[in-house]
Amino acid sequence: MTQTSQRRGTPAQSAAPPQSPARPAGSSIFGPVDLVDLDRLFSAEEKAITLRVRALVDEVIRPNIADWYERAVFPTEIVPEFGRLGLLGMYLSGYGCPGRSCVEYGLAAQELEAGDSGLRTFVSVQGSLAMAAIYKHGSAEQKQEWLPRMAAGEAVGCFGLTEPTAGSDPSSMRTVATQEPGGDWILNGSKRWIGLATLASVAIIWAQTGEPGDGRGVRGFVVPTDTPGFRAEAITRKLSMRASVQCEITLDNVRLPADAILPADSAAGLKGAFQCLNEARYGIIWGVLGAARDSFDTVLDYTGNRTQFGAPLSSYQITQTKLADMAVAINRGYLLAHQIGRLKDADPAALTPSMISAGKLDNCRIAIGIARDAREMLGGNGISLDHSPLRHANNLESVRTYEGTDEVHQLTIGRHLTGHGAFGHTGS
Ligand code: TGC
Repeated sequence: MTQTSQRRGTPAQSAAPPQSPARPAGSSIFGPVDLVDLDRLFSAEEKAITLRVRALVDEVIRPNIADWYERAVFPTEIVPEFGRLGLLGMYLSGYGCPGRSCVEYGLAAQELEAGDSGLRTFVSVQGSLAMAAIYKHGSAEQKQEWLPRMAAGEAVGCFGLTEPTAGSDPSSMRTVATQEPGGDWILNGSKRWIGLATLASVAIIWAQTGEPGDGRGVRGFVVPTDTPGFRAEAITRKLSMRASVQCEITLDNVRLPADAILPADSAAGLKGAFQCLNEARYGIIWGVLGAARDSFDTVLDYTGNRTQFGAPLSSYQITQTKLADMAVAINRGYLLAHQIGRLKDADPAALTPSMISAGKLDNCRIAIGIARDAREMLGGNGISLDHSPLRHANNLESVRTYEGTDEVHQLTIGRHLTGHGAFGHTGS
């Protein structure tokens, strides 16, 4: 995080207003944006983990991110570092996983995303999607084979659900798994927007095993990416998530042994995939607040230092009303994330999809709004990679879209409130 001191220059107005007592610098782990003593909500151990992740971000990500983003490079050398810090499968236990709490993971996610959404996305895809799928639905052998290496960052995983013609509606997927009389599975189809696929040693591929369209026959498969017929290709020309890897996957008669299927009953049907999406959506609820906070810190610092019309920009009412709205929104976002995180730690079964949707929907909206406003407040300088807000705003276009668009989450909440599913053309 960019630690900013509250700079107060000559007020633009004639008389200096009485000032509230300044918070001692560094008194909140969240810095100057903390209006309601959020800091108090977290234990010493939770704050220590936060600071360890922040140190990695400050030392490795911040000095390089503009360059990686400009050149569209994901720094693979950082993956073992993520493993050493215990960020991969962070709140899974056993099989070499770190066994931390969901709140600790959330705090780590927002620190990473203060660096860049693409780096947080790596941890999300690896831990919340690929590892979570094996952890929740895999056999003991599948867990033993993959989870220890994935937790250490020695093997990368990806999660293939979305297809070129099946985004918000994964039940319409066309990828098919057919079982031969001898037991082998043959996979055919394609996937799109799959994070990390070109880096991955293993892909969790979701495919129809029954009638297309109802989602009930969908199953997950553990696919080593060196299996003949599996091909991944990075998607280029992205205007978002440039320090990250999203791919097309083609499956051309990919032959797998009978035991490649995720065997647990919990994996039968699309709900097996949705349970993993819940985990990724949970991380996003926290992660995006890091991008929002970094945008806020950047613009607080900038407006304190930039003088126009004879006074620092931060002394003008128009700047202060914007800063105040940003700070209030970020505090609201942390309170929501904290409530959802504590619930998840206390009783994961009590955390419903509509709660997760509420957090993902609102915190993504907060974050992208703040990043855009911050870009505007930087004036012309805001369009350069020398400042983070436009990079964050561009990344957040993806974060707001993946793991369920705003509309998917609004309709999930709508169904919870009314009892009517309104996803399809006719409603259901
Ligand atoms: P429906 O067919 O009725 O539900 C199927 C079954 O799933 C259950 N279910 C859930 N279970 C757990 N958590 C959730 N959030 C769940 N949502 C639904 C449901 O109870 C049912 O169970 P059962 O036992 O009755 O069969 O589907 P629906 O009408 O409930 O859902 C519709 C909708 C729109 C909510 C759902 O299709 C949806 O969430 N769509 C958005 C999909 C999405 O987020 N896609 C983006 C994935 S990102 C990606 O693929 C790339 S990976 C990221 C990367 O690599 O970077």
